[in-house]
Amino acid sequence: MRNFVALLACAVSVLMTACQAEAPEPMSVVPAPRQLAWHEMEQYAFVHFTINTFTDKEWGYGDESPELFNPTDFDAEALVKVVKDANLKGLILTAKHHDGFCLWPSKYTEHSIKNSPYKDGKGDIVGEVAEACRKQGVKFGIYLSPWDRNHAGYGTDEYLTYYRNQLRELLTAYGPVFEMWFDGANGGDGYYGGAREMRVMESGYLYYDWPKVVDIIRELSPETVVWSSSLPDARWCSNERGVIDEHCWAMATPADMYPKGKDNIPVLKHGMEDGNRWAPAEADVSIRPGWFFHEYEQPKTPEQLFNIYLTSVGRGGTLLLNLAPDRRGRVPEQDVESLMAWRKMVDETFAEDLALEAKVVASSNRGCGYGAKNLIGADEKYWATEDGITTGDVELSWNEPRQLKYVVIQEHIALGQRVKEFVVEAQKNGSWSEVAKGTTVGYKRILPLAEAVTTDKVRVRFLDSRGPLTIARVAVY
Ligand code: FUL
Repeated sequence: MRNFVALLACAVSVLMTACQAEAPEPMSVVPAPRQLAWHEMEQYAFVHFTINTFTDKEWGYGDESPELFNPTDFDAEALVKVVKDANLKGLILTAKHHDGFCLWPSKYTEHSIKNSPYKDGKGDIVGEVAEACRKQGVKFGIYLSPWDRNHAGYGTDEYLTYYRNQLRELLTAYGPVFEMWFDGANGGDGYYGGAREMRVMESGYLYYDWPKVVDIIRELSPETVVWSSSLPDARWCSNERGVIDEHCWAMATPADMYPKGKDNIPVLKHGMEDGNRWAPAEADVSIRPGWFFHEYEQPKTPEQLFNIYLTSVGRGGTLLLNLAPDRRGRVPEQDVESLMAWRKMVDETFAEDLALEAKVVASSNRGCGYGAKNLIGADEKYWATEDGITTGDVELSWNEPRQLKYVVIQEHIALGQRVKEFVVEAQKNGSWSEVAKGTTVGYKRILPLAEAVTTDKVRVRFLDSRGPLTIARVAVY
């Protein structure tokens, strides 16, 4: 008898292993592991803090004395705690903004914190923040402005050597760095070591020779996502309002993203269905009107921040939400209040996934291991259709009607972004009516319904896709 049971168990396990349909082929463009990890972060903080905080400007000219930088109550641990409490998964700090002042004691310039009264010239804001991030489990990122209005050699090879040295210095001393952020503002008038003149680059892309900059990053820190409006790993979403377009592919072709005035805006905005690399959209937006602290400005309300969350994280990209410490070096109390109320709003809205208690069926699947139940809950599994099947319906039903306000769809993007068109329908009195629709989905699509719907049946109909469907999750709230 015991032998028989063992034999049976063995047969069942053989059958179960055998019953695993073949996975769909990946699309030709898929995210690198560093990009997948970046998508999963969903939201992280920007921190704009430098000389400008003390001069009340957004862009310093480059002739500001380092002595102006003197926060009276800076505490890196407290700053990172705000970020962590808001569930922002990382923090990107302005190590150097356009005025060229360095928040770390760079050995390549005197225009830095080592000549500031802060900690009698022994301070290192970059180091202190990096360390606090490490301690509190928040990822650390760096903004290093390519444009430098202080440096005498700006516009020549001398500056490029300086810039690359600084990049090496930062990546070596303060890693790991999850993202390097290179803003697009490029050239104009400035101090430039006393020249006080106009220096305009014909093409920022050609001057900085970005492929070389990326090589340095790949060499020293292969896990770092490189952000730029002209370069993938990740791209600008085309505005600073926190709004990713509803129609948005994570793919794009770099040649079409080089700065060309307004020409590249459609590519930044929509990506490209046939783009040749993974370059997803990031939405950078400030909690205040400006990027730096100004006494006279007010933070956005929790409701405004919530809408930004829907149009950024909810549209397949990431949210880079800027905080602006004041002259104490503290995030203003009212900003913290707004931020925490926003956090609570997001947590409460998406606390209870009603799909977890639904019965789920799909029109078809590609076989064992790819069934509809993979759509429910957050895990690695996904629902997939057979090769050649680029449409499909997923239906959720409950014994008792539920009130729905949001439908969330996620693609299994490790195999590429595919969905081209979908519609969400709810059943009322036996007939289906449309409650939301869209084109692209990507990593995560949050669909706020125009008004709350009470129903016992909802379905997502995928009407078109670039390949067999690979859907990681459908959730409803
Ligand atoms: C822009 C800069 O010019 C702004 O000052 C700010 O840093 C923003 C995030 O990027 O390119």
